[in-house]
Amino acid sequence: MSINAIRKALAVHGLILRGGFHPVDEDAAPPETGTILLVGNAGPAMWQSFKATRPAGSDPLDAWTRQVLEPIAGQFGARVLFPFEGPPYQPFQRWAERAENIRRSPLGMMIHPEFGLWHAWRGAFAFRERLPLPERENRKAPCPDCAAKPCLSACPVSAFGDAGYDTHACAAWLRSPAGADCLSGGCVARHACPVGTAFAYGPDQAALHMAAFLGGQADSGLRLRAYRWKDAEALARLFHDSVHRAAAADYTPEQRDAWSPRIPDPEWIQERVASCDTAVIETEDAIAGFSSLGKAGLIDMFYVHPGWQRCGVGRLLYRRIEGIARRQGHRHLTADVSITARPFFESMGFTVARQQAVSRGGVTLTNFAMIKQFTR
Ligand code: B12
Ligand SMILES: CC(C)(COP(=O)(O)OP(=O)(O)OC[C@H]1O[C@@H](n2cnc3c(N)ncnc32)[C@H](O)[C@@H]1OP(=O)(O)O)[C@@H](O)C(=O)NCCC(=O)NCCS
Ligand code: SF4
Ligand code: SF4
Repeated sequence: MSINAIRKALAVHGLILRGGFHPVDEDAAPPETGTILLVGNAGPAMWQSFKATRPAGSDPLDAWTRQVLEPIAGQFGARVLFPFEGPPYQPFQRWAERAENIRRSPLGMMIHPEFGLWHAWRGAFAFRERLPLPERENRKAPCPDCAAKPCLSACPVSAFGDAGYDTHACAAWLRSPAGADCLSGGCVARHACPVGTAFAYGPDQAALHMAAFLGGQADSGLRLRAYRWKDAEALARLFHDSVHRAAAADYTPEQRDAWSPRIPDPEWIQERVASCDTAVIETEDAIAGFSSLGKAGLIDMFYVHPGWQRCGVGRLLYRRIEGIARRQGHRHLTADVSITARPFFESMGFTVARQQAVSRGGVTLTNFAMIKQFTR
């Protein structure tokens, strides 16, 4: 078995050898594996080869990968493992760190010093024997020296948060009309990274991956879009209902009347939200929630319909706000938050700066000045 012979067999299909390692117990390799060699793609070669021999069916890239790698593995006496086979999945990202000088980016994807975020693994050859390993390149990881980290502020719904990758927010955005750029051109956060831009997937390759991702995600039915004047009447009703029904456990009827005495005029809503960045969440037949972000990173209005509480509407509105704030260069977000909304904002990473007593028409209501500092 020669490493060069394997490289040549892969190159016929536009694939490249992505290093190798001798597994230890923590690598969770199949029993009796002495050597793992990883196979992947970077640059246009694999895509061209795939297009020329594309199989029919629902997962054409996975089917093509099997079709190509199984005979090569057989030829060299290896067993082939695939990243898409599971669950449970083989820990390809861990194996990648063992095989090459490659590190996890703040997005969770592995970043390569030359290919940036534009590469992936197609398979792993598992050999019984302990074979000599391909030479390791020793190049510096790019992320520690990247002060601006544009990848973190580029996502329109700030899907790469402290708690990991919010696939629900990403999928809801991709299904919204405004998400067309990501859906057809590929993840804009990935595109924002300055490393390896020459290796970025073309639109047809990006679209295939995005469609495959979306196909695997449940549809919440929620769609995000910008506010328009004709929404004002529906928002006025939603605001009033939310105060009187969703906040009923935390405020007395008198306090709620002081907060919203009657359904406000649409003009009042328009005046309050028009100068802000205001988003609405639509369902098939109604508006489920809305939010408005003022100029200095202050969240002004944030209301979810009583019939849509705890369905992820607030989370999606908030992700959009954080995405905008990060792109505008804010280092924090603030909000004056009701007792009802406090646990929600806490779960989004806010902390209470102080408790406040607000007077409305002679009635006192408690709320909290809350803040979220961006630490990444
Ligand atoms: C399940 C899975 C997913 C799931 C779950 C992700 C999550 N929970 O956060 C979903 C379907 C959402 C997903 C999405 C994507 N994935 Co994915 N995914 C996998 C898969 C098959 C298994 C991961 C796993 O469970 N490993 C086993 C555990 C033990 O190892 P682990 O290191 O702890 O795994 C964690 C991470 O891998 C993480 N993860 C998986 N995918 C992604 C993607 C992103 C952006 C982030 C932040 C994290 C993440 O989730 C795992 C569980 O917590 C791996 C392949 C593999 N076998 O590893 C590909 C893999 C990690 N995915 C990959 C990619 C590229 C994506 C996409 C960017 C695809 C695309 N569209 O181009 C998308 C992201 C969508 C987008 N908006 O662009 C690549 C990453 C390449 C790289 N450079 O690092 C891999 C290695 C596949 C490959 N063939 O190379 N993925
Ligand atoms: C606050 C409000 C906007 C939250 O919206 P929502 O769509 O219900 O929130 P989400 O479903 O997105 O919740 C996201 C996470 O926040 C947390 N959360 C939300 N409401 C919570 C509650 N009442 N108690 C504890 N945690 C809560 C949870 O962690 C939740 O995730 P999970 O459901 O997976 O556990 C909504 O309750 C509301 O409209 N309240 C009345 C009006 C109001 O007070 N507006 C704010 C004015 S300042
Ligand atoms: S933008 Fe910077 S921090 Fe983000 S992945 Fe690229 S190099 Fe790393
Ligand atoms: S595809 Fe778009 S919405 Fe999804 S994570 Fe990437 S930038 Fe965010």
